[in-house]
Amino acid sequence: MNIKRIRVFKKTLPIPGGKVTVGQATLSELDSTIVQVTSDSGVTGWGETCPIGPIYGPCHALGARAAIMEMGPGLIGACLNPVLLHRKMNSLLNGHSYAKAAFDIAAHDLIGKRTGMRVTDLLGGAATELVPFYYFIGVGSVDEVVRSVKEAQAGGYVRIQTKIGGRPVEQDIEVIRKVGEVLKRSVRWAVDGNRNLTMRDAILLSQQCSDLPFVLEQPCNTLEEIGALRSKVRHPIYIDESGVDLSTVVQAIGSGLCDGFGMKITRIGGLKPMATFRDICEACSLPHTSDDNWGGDIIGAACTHLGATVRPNLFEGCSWVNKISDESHYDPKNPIRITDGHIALPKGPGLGLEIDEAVFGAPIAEF
Ligand code: 0XW
Ligand code: MG
Repeated sequence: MNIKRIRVFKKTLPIPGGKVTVGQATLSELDSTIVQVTSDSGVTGWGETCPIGPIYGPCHALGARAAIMEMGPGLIGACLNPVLLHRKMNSLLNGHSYAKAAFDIAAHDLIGKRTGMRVTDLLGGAATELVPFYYFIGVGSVDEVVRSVKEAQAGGYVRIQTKIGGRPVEQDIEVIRKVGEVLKRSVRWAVDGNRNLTMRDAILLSQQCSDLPFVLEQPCNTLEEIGALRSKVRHPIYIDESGVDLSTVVQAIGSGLCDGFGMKITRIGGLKPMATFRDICEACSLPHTSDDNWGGDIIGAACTHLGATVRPNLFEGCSWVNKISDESHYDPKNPIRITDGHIALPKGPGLGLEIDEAVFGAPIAEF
């Protein structure tokens, strides 16, 4: 099965609640890029990539589209089998995994539709039909964050993530201590610095909250800082943004740099490398998420299908938005929805979505 046609679409996604602060970025809307890939046998698959603004990571929406345009013509005629597709993409463009991920997701969707298999089964098989979603809460005041934590607990979420950083550490400590007062024991908790703390502040925060049961996610910018922090903090450390590829993940695990990962499907290059990452983590008994930066139903379905395959006692849940907005639904009949903090794994073949392409408007490019 080879690629016959590629169409590229763009979709603006609003942020429920109007804005969210992650790291140094306060965002009010997101710019998502969608690819539709059609095979020579006439089957269609969909992929998506949606960076969370231009400074969260070394990726941005225009960069995704530039990389997709660069690879597009050379991918016509390419084999859709994921290993071969990745080799072909790597022969056309160095790096830019987050753009390659859109084609990788579309290939999995297409192969699933062609074979009648769900993506979760292509990836190894679902351990559950109800996939936990974790609730992330942007940087905010004590009142705002505590209100959101209560909302998450009332909504049945089994894990929350509170963002910190970009302000005096005393404010973050105050917020975290208040969250500790209202958090139920049954709810797991990550405190995510999104690369924004100095080592000094990460140490102070961990020491002053040593009685609180959270994992500290990507407190500082580099792996070197995180390695140096290890013996000075009181909390398990998860790597998120620094886990840029499989080689870095293997090195981080081998050097004992972390206790788990927040991992994003598009950052690591798509579902194929994400499944390899999952297997490496399982071999080393390391917990991890199945996340993405942001996105609509396509990214949501990809996170859910992969998330369902993770060994349940190592799974930290899925997250790709703070809340799912109506605008992020591309399948009007069976959109990705959160009920009681979980997502029902879609039933149909491929990603299980029947996408109404009218929601994207006219394609911005076609090869
Ligand atoms: C919670 N997330 C997975 C969604 C946002 O993109 C940020 C991210 C993270 O953990 O950094
Ligand atoms: Mg994170």
